[in-house]
Amino acid sequence: MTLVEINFDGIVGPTHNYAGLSLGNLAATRSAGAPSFPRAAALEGVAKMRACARLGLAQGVLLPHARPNRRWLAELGTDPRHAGRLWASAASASAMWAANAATVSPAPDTRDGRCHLSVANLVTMPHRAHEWPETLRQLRLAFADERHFAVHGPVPPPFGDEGAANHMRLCASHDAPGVEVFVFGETGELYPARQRYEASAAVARRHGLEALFVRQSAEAIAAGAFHNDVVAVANETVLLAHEQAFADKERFFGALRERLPDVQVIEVPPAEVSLTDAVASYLFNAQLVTTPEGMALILPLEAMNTPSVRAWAERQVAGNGPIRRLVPVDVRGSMANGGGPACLRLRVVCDPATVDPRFVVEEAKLDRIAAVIEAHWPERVGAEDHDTLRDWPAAEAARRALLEVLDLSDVAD
Ligand code: SUG
Repeated sequence: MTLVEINFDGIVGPTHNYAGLSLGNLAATRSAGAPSFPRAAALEGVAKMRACARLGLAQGVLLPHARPNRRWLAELGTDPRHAGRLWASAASASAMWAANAATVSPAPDTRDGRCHLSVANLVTMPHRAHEWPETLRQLRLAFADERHFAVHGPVPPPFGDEGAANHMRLCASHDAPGVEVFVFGETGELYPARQRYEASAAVARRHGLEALFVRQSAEAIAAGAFHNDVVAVANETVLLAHEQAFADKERFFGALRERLPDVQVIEVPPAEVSLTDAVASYLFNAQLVTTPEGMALILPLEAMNTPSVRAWAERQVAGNGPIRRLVPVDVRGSMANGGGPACLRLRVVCDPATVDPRFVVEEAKLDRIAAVIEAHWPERVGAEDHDTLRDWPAAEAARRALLEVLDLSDVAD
């Protein structure tokens, strides 16, 4: 049994657009009403997966959901033609941000020795609150092997749970028992906190964990860190975080060192990278990954184009710290909605042989996915098109073409 980390990326759906639906997500608010380029955005996502595969990392996918979500609109007593302002929420391609799909606790950490996944309820934002039924269906297919996986339904509302974006795991190596850290928020004056302590505690209990809990700092939320993964990222023994990410960080770091004496905390001080630059550049929304040549930081182009961030990152690589390589990726279509490289993926540490192979990809399968996107994803969607799209049959046809190519038509209900 070899446990490795697989990154499951959400494929950017054909309805990708900028509707300004996420208060507190500054990039999404700034992009509201701008035209979107679903085909280009989806191909950027495929190129990122290819870059990861070429680093020798195991890669998987999660599929776009049926949008506009007719079933959700029907529960609200309407349909795509009459949905008014609800239409944008029903049509959002937000399921692409797989870091919000679920919280994952690998087998070495859990009481029953299985890998536990809890689908996130995402109840804070209406456009995301209707994702979980389809996400759950996909997770139950991908991780159907009950000897190795336990897939849980959502934590009940009103306790907001946004999944792995507010969860970190530190360990000597992926296959060793780890310390799982849940980061929660408290709603401040400006923006909602999307991860509630009650939800994190429920997930930890259900997964059978001895977890640590730490509160996000109010400054971080106010600066636009609507998820912890906008100001911190962890991999194996390394925790990379902005100095202003956590409230009561000394207590947190102390507890972490007690549980994992080899932990290396790399804090980025505001004098080197301000919270504003951290949030605008998405430095911390990088994927920190283990490669045979040491750790690599897969970071958005926007980080390399922000002088303070670039200087910090280049100093890290020049020094003898754990980050040995920077891998910039262009995911600008997703970034404009506040989703960086790390938002697009869900990490699952498991034995790849126990996963439904239809969800696992390598280069040849990525070629087939790219061909479907080229053929079926719209090139451009402007705000002025929304009125005529409404039922958007072409989006459903595009999704079905993808499911067919991946032999995953059973994902559609
Ligand atoms: O939930 N944006 C997403 C971005 C999620 C990023 N995920 C992580 N940080 N892990 C969100 O705010 C914008 C949709 C719109 O406005 O059209 C949006 O949902």
